[in-house]
Amino acid sequence: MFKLYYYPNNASLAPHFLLHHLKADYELLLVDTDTNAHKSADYLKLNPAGLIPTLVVNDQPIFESPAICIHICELHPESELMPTIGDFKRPLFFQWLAYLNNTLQAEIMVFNYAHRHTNDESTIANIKAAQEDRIADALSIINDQLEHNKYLLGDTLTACDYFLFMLMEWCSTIEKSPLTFKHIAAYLRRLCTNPTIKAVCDIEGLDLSPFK
Ligand SMILES: N[C@@H](CCC(=O)N[C@@H](CS)C(=O)NCC(=O)O)C(=O)O
Repeated sequence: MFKLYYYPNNASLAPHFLLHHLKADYELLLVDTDTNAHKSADYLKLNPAGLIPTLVVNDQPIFESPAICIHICELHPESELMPTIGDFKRPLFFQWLAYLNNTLQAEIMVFNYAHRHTNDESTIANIKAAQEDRIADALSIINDQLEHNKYLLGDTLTACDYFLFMLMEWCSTIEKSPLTFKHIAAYLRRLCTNPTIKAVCDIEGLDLSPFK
């Protein structure tokens, strides 16, 4: 039994996709950020960073969304969500997951929480403008990768695609949005027909219509 501490459209979305895809036995526990539940003493015992998500498996809490995704995949080696040891695509899986998390997600976070990256309110607009360009640089690399690939790693859908879909949701309203990149836009249209993406977005109340 997995317990996923989540909030709609937070970094819990990618693990949620995986648990649903795998038809895993899981429970969703809403962390109410409106009441600062992610900073409560009980939650900090599970996740000292006070961030969402946290996954609890067999009483062991784990935080950091990509680590959670890898762990879920490793507990389901029969699934094709992560290439197995020895598969030449396995290092590419780690490469893309790290790129998504360390580069694209990090840039989006600075855009979304720009006020945390300055002590001068008048510079927030500049930070956001600079971040738009940095996000667009990363999207351009992903767009090139998707030109000849149905999914990030080729013909097979992996956890990297669920992670990428989550990030595309997060930056869907910026000026140089993912939809302004031809191959990403086509990829997102395809993923909108994925039954797990449809079901989980429905559960989390996320509107897929902009991607269709
Ligand atoms: N690196 C972490 C980032 C987690 C994160 O920043 N989560 C956000 C929601 S997407 C959060 O909890 N924000 C609340 C806050 O910063 O107070 C991960 O990938 O799990």
